[in-house]
Amino acid sequence: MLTQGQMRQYQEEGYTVYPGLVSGPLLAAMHAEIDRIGAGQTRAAHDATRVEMEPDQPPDGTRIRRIYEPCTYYPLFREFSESPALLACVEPLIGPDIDFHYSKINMKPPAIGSVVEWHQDLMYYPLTNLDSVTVLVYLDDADRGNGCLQVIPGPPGATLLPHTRDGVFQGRVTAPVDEGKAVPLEGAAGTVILMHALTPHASTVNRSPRWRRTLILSYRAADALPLFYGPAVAESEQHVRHVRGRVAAEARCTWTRFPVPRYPRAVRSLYDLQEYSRAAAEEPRGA
Ligand SMILES: O=C(O)CCC(=O)C(=O)O
Repeated sequence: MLTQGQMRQYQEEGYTVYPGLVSGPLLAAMHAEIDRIGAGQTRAAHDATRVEMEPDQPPDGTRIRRIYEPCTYYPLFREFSESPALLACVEPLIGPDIDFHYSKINMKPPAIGSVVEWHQDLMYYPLTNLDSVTVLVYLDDADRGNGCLQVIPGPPGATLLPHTRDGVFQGRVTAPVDEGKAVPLEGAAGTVILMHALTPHASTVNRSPRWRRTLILSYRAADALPLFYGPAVAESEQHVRHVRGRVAAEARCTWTRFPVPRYPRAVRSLYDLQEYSRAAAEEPRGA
């Protein structure tokens, strides 16, 4: 359950933080499962359907950048995605009828963990309405040193920032971002951040010797359906699962206009797209 203060913060600032939502034993089990998933994967030889490797390491490097869809492929994470304690936090934010949308684990390994540039999640997968929440679970203590999440607070959905250049989706905000307004969300392992899908967010490269692993899940109102079926949306729709309340009989539409994210080419992930965008603009890595 969320407190009134947490609800108010979400409505006014587009996010709230719930320390200690995930217990020590569950965290330990998640760490063990991540180790199992990662065993034997190297940059040169890995299962590219399940993991994405950090590019900035030798061919035999074992640092994973992202584990794809843990809540689809691994029962421990799947159970967590349907746990009453978590859904009780999601329900007041998007209503009683809930679809699980997608999941990932961003590993942000020591020394080389990739940057995530400013973006708004919903720009990647526009839905018919705004009722979509991203849940981030810190699996390690996260602070500015190892690249904790940063957000630009504001009421949910108040701003649609541009993410395109020459009509092509860049996967990152293409207008100047006022970083003076950014709030770093530091938290101990087990902390959960609930963030509206249009809240701008980012994180820096992890140059520290510590991990900053984060499990990320997305939920949407059951009547929030995709507006645009590009290849990336078609892939992630395979992971959608009804988890609470009623199945929607109709879509609820609250937009009159929304930008269409036309990708420049097939991409594996946000990292891939943002790297391509930087290269096309001839910017250095990991600013
Ligand atoms: O891992 C992070 O710091 C942010 C992740 C994120 O925004 C994403 O993967 O869409």
